[in-house]
Amino acid sequence: MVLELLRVHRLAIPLVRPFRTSFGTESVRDVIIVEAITSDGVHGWGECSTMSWPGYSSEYSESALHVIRHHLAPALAGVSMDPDSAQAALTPLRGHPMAKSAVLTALLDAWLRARDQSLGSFLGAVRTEVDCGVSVGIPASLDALVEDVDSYVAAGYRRIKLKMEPGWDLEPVRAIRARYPDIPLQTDANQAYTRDDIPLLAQLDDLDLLLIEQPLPEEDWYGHVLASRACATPICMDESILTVESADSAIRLGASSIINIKPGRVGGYLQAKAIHDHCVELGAPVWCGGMLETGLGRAANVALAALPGFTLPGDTSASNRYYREDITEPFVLKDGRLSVPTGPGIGVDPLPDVMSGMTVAIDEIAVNA
Ligand code: NPG
Repeated sequence: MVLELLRVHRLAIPLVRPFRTSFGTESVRDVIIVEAITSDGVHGWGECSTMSWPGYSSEYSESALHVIRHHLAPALAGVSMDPDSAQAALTPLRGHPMAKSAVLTALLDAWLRARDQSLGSFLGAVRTEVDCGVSVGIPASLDALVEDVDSYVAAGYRRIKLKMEPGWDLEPVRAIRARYPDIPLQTDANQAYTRDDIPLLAQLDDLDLLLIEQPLPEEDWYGHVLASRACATPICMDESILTVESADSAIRLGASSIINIKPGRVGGYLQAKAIHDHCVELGAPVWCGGMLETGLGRAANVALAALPGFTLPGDTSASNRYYREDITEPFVLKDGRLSVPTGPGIGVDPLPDVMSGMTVAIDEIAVNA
């Protein structure tokens, strides 16, 4: 079995409501889905978590399309489809983890489907369902935040994450903690603060948060060490963690005591598992981040979140958190949890009519034709 073709779908999917973070606002998800087609006619799927602009990291959708066509696909010519060989073929190309993750996941999905093995069993999942948290964007007002959080609590989410930025921090977090004294609560700044703000971050210590996510710029390792020393609340890096080595450094330096693992950010599920395994060895808890995935990306993330070291609820929310209509059968929250798919590969398929209705462009790249 060889990889014959990469079909790259670009979709535009309206969000149920705009999602605002400290780096920008998303109203329509500009998402790239990679379909890997093998010589045996097996189709595998991988989602690219780039946004349309380089706000979260330096990658964005146009850069991903370019690098997939001009660099990743050519590097796979003549390469075996087994997951380690495919990953090794892309390793000499620097950066672009989200584009690599999309391509490698599509290949991995096809490879697993051909072997009739689920992604969860391949990765070493130990749970059949995972606890789900929800990420709450920055709304127009405190009243709107309360309304949003009330709706997610009513839906059964097991943990609330509040996005924050300078000017939107102590007051909203205090308000939600006062309203929900016992709910697991955490915040995410997406790099919006500086070392000067560390005393302000330490004021969150009274609010019994699970963690403060990526308060400082991704390159500011020493700043995160200072924040960790100043705050009783655990600091958790997200954007800074790209490899096993960066996770190792974060933990050993005392910059981050908990690690957010996002397969897109780290270049795929093999890398995500390697980071998980290393964090387990070091005794550091991990949780699965999210990037507004469709059902395709969500299925794979839920399988990852079923590994033993994922001891905190992830940003693995249900389809209806973001989409009125998902491109797969929807993921539905049951008692605050999602079920881990058990079918071959990622265990879900796109709904062809729904997907084609949302498609804005398709690029076909012959690999070993
Ligand atoms: O539930 O899928 C989700 C999104 C969770 O807040 C979330 N993601 O910084 O972690 C983040 C943020 C994000 C969104 C990152 C979009 C990148 C793109």
